[in-house]
Amino acid sequence: MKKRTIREPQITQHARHEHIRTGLNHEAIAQSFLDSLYFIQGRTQSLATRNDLYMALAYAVRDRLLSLWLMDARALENDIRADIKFVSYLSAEFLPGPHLGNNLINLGIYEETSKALRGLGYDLEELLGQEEEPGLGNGGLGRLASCFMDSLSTLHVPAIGYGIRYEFGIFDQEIRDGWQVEITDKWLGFGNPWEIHRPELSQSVNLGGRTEPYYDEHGKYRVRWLPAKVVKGVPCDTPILGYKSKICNTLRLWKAEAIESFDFKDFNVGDYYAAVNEKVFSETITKVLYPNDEPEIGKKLRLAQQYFFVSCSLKDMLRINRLLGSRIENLSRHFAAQLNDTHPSVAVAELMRLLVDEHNMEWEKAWQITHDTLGYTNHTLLPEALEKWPLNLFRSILPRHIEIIYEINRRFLDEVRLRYPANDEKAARLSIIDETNEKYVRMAHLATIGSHAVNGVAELHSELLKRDVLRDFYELWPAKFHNITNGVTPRRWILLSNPGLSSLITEKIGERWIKHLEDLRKLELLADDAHFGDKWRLVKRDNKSALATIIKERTGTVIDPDSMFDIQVKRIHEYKRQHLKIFHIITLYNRIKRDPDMEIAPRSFIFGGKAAPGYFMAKLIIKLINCVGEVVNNDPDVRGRLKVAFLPDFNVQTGHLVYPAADLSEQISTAGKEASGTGNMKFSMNGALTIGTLDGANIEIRQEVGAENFFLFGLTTEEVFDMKARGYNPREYYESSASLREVIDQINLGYFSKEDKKLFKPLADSLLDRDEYMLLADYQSYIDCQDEAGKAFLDGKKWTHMSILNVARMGKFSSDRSIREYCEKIWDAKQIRYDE
Ligand code: NBG
Repeated sequence: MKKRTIREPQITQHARHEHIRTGLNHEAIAQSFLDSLYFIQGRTQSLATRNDLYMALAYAVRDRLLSLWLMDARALENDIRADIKFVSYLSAEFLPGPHLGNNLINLGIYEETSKALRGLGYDLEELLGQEEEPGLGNGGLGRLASCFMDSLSTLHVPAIGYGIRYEFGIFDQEIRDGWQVEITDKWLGFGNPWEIHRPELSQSVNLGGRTEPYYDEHGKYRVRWLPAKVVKGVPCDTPILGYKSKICNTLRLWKAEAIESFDFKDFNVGDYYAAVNEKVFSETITKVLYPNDEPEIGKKLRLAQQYFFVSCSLKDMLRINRLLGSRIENLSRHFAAQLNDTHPSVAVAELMRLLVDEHNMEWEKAWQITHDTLGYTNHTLLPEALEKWPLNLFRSILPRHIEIIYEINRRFLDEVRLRYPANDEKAARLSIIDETNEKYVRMAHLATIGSHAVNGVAELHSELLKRDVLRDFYELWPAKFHNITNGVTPRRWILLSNPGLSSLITEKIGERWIKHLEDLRKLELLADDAHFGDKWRLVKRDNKSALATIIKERTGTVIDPDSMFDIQVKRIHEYKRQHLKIFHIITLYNRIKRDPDMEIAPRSFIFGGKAAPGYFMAKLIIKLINCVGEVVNNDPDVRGRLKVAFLPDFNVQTGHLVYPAADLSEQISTAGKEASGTGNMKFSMNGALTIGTLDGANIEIRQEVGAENFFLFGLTTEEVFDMKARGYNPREYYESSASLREVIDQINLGYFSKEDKKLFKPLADSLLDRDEYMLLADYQSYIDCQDEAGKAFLDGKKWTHMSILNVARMGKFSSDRSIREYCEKIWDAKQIRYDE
């Protein structure tokens, strides 16, 4: 990067200074960048590292956000105070992705900033690459929370995203010798210019200890909690701007620290090291993000994390409610709190505790408030992912909450028995406490009982919730259940990550689509326009080249941008069936080996995704992908036709490159297992065609884009249920299909692992013995469907036509639509109107 001579920032007069910190033209931005470099980073240009430059730019951009943030706070202080309602989105995970580029887009200053930097001899793209993204989530659930925050701000709905400021987010993934290696995430290593700590708004949180009944001065029976530990939660705030919007919401993440006075107590009795240990313990609470797909029973710290952030957040809501001049009885008029999965569901008990124990409210009234304030979104049907905590563990951390939960449960079961007299089985099924064997607290039950609304995240998923997982609750309270299909933000997932496509679209239909995604429909008229089609293909070709370059850099594998990019990126999990994709690759490989001259659309198979560190089978699948890649990529017989690449460390940032480059999007989970999926939406919005099962949101995507523009295969949910009920035998499929047998035998007998022939035996055995996710049953249908997709790709014009129609019909999947539905059906929240 070219360095210019030292240019000290000019100290400007006050009036100009205002302009420099908030102005949106390139001159103001340039000056403010130099100011930040000098006054905040303490660097001159000649000594500045790339990180200094990134930080300086981030601060300059943050200034511009802050002016909106503060304006917002002022608005809240004044006119609309009386009837303002905040959405409080409680989520243990947020995956915002890099902030800088997104903020530039949302402020509408991307070009001006690029120009400002160019004028100083710097390259914006290079500085964008310097940002370490906050990986404070595992996958779709956390990313959804961030898409929702973007939409809330864009739609002018006042909102606070409440979560945890993990010091170590999701690990960085490296691939060594084909295996996943986890490296600690260092997102805070070089400082985080986006957040502002607000120690004066800290909250204290109790943990452990015991409870004690007493009579208060009015002779009323009360209970107090005598905790073993108290920790402090410090809010770290990040402004979340919407797209060219006038409101800037807050992502408030809690960081655990030691309570000072607590240190002093030990210190005074001379136990200095005990005091230091206390501090160490306190800080552990927000140290690390846990994986969401590992058996987690017994993870005490995780429950402490959940309680910690929920308690801080609820107390913060009560504080704001007071600030608004509202009485505690009116909490639900000013707050709609959404539980993003069961992770924050202890909120039900905590809000009751705050109201009853600390605010001395009657139980019935407190219950009404709790119920009216909370809503619960379920994100999974997998039984092993439904959170439950061993009762004793729960009690050891939250002794008061377990009492409250028992009381909630007692009252609830009274209601159940009235409705279903003498039906103990039903009561046992509905109870918050699972007493089948060891006792557990079922968090989904607590959340369902304590919320006024429960929703699933795609139509099928919501139906299955009603039919299966929460069936008894649905019978009790049918009106409580809703569906709100997920969506993703087109700002990050098209505008920011696919500038080529964005300009092409805007050129044709104007830029209204960015906030009104249904406008994309207008592209339908262009689906057969040859000239437009050529441009469309060119954009895709460029995006593919860019991805190919990254893949080459990070893996050494060379892939041809003219081949079909067949991509599966998502967490590695057996139900998502990355190994089914591998079966397909091996099948094609075997075919070519047998008939080297066969005609086949050249394909590059690209995988990305992390496996939970303790999930053996998922890690073995990564190794298998790499081993198969090793054989296929180095076999001269298939050269030019098949390539396999595993792109390491898939995250939001790499997502920006991956979705726009795909021709074919793999959404191949076993029907009934993927609650929604959101990657499926990102791909299709960027012009990929989907090959998928009738699962999650695939079904609705197919409805929207049209069956003829979607490659459908596989068993339906009903068929999966039926087949399992009848006794599914995977071996029958193995016996009756020669090509399937060949694939499994090769995996099983070491064809792809010559140095350790038994390496993949556990995988093959689990498929032959049980095949929980029915790969064998879906194999033939998948292969046939892939053949069809391969053929279709050979007809470039036809493919482009389908690709355009996919994009044109994705309007429904904007997170703006999801948020509008939440506002209407669940939150009763309104968009603030500003006079333009
Ligand atoms: C995930 C589902 C996805 C869904 C996202 C967002 C969890 C527990 N669930 O299918 O597996 O798209 O949530 O709703 O992470």
